[in-house]
Parts: sequence; structure tokens; C-alpha cells
Amino acid sequence: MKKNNSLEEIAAALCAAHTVLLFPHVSVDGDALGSSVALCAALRKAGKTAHVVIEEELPDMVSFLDRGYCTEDPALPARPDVCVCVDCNEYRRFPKRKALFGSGALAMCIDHHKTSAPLLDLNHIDEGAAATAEIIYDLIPLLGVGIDAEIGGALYVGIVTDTGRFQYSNTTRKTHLIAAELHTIGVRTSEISILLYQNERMEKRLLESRILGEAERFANGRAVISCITQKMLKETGGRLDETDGVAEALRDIRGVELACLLKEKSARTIKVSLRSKRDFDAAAFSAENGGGGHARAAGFTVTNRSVADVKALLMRQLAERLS
Ligand SMILES: [Mn+2]
Repeated sequence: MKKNNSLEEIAAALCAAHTVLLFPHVSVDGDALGSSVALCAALRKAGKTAHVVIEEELPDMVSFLDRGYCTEDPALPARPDVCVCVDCNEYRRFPKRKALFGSGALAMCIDHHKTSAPLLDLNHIDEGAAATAEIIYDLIPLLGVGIDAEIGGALYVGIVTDTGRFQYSNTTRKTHLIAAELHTIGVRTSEISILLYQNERMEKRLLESRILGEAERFANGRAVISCITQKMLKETGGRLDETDGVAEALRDIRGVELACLLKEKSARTIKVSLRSKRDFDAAAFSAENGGGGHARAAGFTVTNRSVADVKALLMRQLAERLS
């Protein structure tokens, strides 16, 4: 296991580089992209050639962050001085960019996820940080660059999304102090909230209403189950990748301890998402079914069964567990 490097060591390596490529994880979220964009903008301000390398279309919700920072072009530039893993610490989090990441003279990781062994040349992993954006916030001044409103806006996106709008238990005093500082710098926090949270596609809302309409309570109201079928997607124009948050909406119902959302990914391949409130160990139940996750948010996939079959089976099993 390699040691965790100080932010000063990370900054020194970045200052010595001419070309830096930043690699957020796949299924990029607000923190991975916000942190990458903020660091990329800061490195460019410091006179470096820097790019955020991606391998997929950016999700609607965070695409506004990309003001010429992101590229999918794997040909550029040939031998970067530093490649940075941002908000993740493993190659498998960006399968299609692995070769490009490996072509860097120095491999670096900046992250806040739990890991047993930092594996790259330089690593800064702070599990206490609510978001990688908090780490980037501390790093940028060490590059000799000021945080302007554009950089600050990207950092704010990372913080507000990874803390569930300052609601999750990872939110600390420092999180709020950074947010306050970003506000002072001129980050338009309410405008960012509108772009992130008040910018939904109508089709997404229609799909959500169908999912809520299908919801069924069981186990004396302690559990709720619903589904998303391919038919519902076709009829509403909604997409499976924009149903994040629906399982949570089901969990938020009064009296519900466990919410269960079935997603028909293709005929007879059903992804099951579980969200619990206090006691139900969703990770353990998911592990029994070949999946995994956290105690309050976990999931697994069932193949060769219909949505109706999986639903009936789960209602039976879960009612027993919750009784
Ligand atoms: Mn994160």
C-alpha cells in the first residue's frame, strides 16, 4: 500500500507538468465532473495544457459545466505528463480510457471514496471530505491560482450534489464554510440550483408519475414497490437513466421503511433498487441476491424472469423480513 500524499506534493507534481489529463469515473456525476472541470480550469489558468477526458455523453443534469473542457478524443495529447483519476481510484471506473490513462508519465488519484490500497504514483484520498470538490477547493490555491466564479461554480456543483443538497450525514461544518466562501466569490448558487434541479424534461416527469401510479404498499405499509417497464418508457418518452431519485421518493413516504424499484432493462433482465430509511439492511439483502451497495441504498439484477414474477417474489420475501 502506498502512502497518502499531501496536497502540497500533489500540487508540486501538477505545477511541474505541462500537460495534464483528468479522468472522472464513468456514469459521471456532479462531483466527478464538477471537480474535474474546476481543476482543469485552474490548470489552464496556471498555463498548463489540460483536458477532461470522458467516454460517454454527459448527463443532461451536469452538461452545463462543460465549457470546452471535456473531450472524447482518445488521440490527444500523445504522452501527457500527469493523468489524474478524479473522484475514483481504479482503472475499471473508466474502461474505455484505460490505455490513455496508462500513457501518462505520472498517475495520480484525488478522491474521497474508501479504498484499501491507493495504487497510483501519487494519491490523495480523504474519506472525510463530503465531496472530491472539497479537496480540489483546498488544492487550487496551492497551484498559485485564484478560485473565480466559474471554477467556484463547478466546485459548488460537486458539493451540492454529493451532499444531497447539504442533507446527507457527510455534510460538515467545513462543507458549509466552503459553500459560504464560494457564495462570497460570486458563485450564483440559486442559478446553479435551477440548472441542476429545476430543469427536468417533461417526459421524465411523466414517467415518474407513472411509476408513482404503479406503486403498491405492502407489509402493513412498511414497504412499497413499483416498477419501470420498457412499455412505460416507450409510452412516456422517459429514459431509464433519468429515473435516479424515484426510489428515494418512494422511500420518503410516511411509514415506509423500505422502497423497492424494479427496472426492466431489457426483456427478462430486471434491475432491483432498494432504499431503506432506518433499519432494513439493503446491502445484506442485495448481497444475498448477487448484488451490493450501502446499508440504506443497494441493488441487484435478476435475469430470466418477468417484472411481474420478480415483483411477486420480492413482495413475499420482503414481507417476511419486515414482519
Ligand atoms: Mn464524489
